[in-house]
Amino acid sequence: MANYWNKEIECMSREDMKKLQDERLVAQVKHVYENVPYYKNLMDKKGVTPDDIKSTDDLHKLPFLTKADLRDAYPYGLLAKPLSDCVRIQSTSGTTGKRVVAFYTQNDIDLWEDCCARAIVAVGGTNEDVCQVCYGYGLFTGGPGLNGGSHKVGCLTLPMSSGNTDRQIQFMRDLGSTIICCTPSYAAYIGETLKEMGLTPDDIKLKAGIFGAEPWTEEMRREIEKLLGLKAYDIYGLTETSGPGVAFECEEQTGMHINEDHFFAEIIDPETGEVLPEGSKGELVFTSLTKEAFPLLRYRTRDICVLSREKCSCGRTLIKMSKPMGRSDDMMIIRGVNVFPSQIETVLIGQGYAPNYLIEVDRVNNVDTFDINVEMSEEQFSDTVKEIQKKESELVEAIKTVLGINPKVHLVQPKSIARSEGKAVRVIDKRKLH
Ligand code: DLL
Repeated sequence: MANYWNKEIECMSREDMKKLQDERLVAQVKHVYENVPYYKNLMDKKGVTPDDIKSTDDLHKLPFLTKADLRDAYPYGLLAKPLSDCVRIQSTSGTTGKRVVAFYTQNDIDLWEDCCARAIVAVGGTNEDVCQVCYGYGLFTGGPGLNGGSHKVGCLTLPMSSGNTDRQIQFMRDLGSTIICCTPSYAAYIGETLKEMGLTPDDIKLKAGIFGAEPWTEEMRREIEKLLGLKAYDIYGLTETSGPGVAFECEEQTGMHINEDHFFAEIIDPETGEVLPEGSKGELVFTSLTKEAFPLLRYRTRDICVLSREKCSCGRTLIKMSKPMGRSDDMMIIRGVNVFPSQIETVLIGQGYAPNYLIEVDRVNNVDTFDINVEMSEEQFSDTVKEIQKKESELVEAIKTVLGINPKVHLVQPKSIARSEGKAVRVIDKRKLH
């Protein structure tokens, strides 16, 4: 039996949802036009005024916003409320040098936490649960978002933050955590550590995990479910639109329901910007319908996915997005072929390897080099050199079958690839530095 945090919204008829979205969009465009000179300028340039936007059917008339706009307008240029109304910022790690700072009014925080509460209830969370939040706290949205949602649901909340894995496992055992929230790569690491400590899933009480913030495959889902003895659910979000909880998975585990009363989703062709029909694969674009302080209209996420309105057995009518299949800016083009790290991960797990790998791409004498370091388990490591070489050749073949190009595969020692407590680094593309 499915549980809902807000049944009226989550199971609303399509007709009523469209009406709500239309009303909210009209008000939001007016709010942005009047309060954000940066976006007004973009609208003026495109010759569109708030009067042209009468419903979500008119959304395509509005200009896109991109990460470059966020950089141009940094730090306050997209703020739509006076500072006196803002109570918090959150920010991305800025590892690519493109730090995003998002602003929140108290109402924005309430709505965000509400979205996270929907995600927790969808995995079976109630006030009987002990919810261990091991996403990073601080500027990253993962910790604060799920923490807020967990409070709303009334779970006993463990604000662990990431890292200190032994302590995570100790709290998990001592307090009987039933729900865990962290990145999938950290979940796998916790599972590995548990095994090393000589413990099994029977020694812990976890029943559900809410994992997101980075791409992960169905194979990795099954791996984590086995390691931790739980059901693993996906959660999606980005700092620009609030954080985790933009979309969340239900018991069906076949994609994430978008909280479309707050976030209107479109799929566009990343090359032309043209809006694509439902069911097409393309770049996800979000319009915040309710955000007050930092309301982005038609924000290009760069995430590639598919939207679907197929009926879901959980009873929710919220539109569903597939797992992001990569990012239009993360896709590597190696020797002319499009390569997503997730394709490689699927092969590795399929061949019995843990998802601990690092892809290295470089360009030598105008030719792309393509190396994949894959970690062996202790058992695999005890094989003879000949056996290990045979396994490397098998992996090369399997990857070539999927991608059409030959990588160099290096099977490396157990524990030699750095573990991540937050988002995992899977690719080093040295070509970008040239
Ligand atoms: O990662 C927010 C978040 C925190 C989501 C905790 C889920 C759980 P950013 O750091 O701004 O925000 O990164 C956003 O991460 O555009 C995607 O490329 C990627 N991403 C987020 N969730 C998923 C997911 C947070 N479930 C960027 N699957 C997004 C694949 C994801 N990629």
